[in-house]
Amino acid sequence: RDPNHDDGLAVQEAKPKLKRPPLYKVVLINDDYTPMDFVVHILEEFFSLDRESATRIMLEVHTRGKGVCGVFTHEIAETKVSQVNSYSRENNHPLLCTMEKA
Ligand code: TYC
Repeated sequence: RDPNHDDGLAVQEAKPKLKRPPLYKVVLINDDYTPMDFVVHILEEFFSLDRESATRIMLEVHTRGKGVCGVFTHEIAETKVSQVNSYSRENNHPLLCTMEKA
């Protein structure tokens, strides 16, 4: 073979990497004890939602059992989950926040 001709077999072409990172849903779980106002407050403060969107998501969690607060990269999602669960525990509420692959 001609060593100066790139036949695509001998040489591994470097292709530009433009991979999007995997995304994760941050999810709130319903419980019988956490006050609705506290959940709305969480959604406003940690997810930058306005009162209307926060109330809609809180009611979705309340009626359907769980609901998505937002979709983030793994590191951001982990941070949100950790912040929400810590803040809930500090305020003596059992509210549970988890993440799922989107
Ligand atoms: N079910 C709670 C109540 O009736 C409200 C609530 C909503 C709790 C969403 C948790 O993730 C939650 N006070």
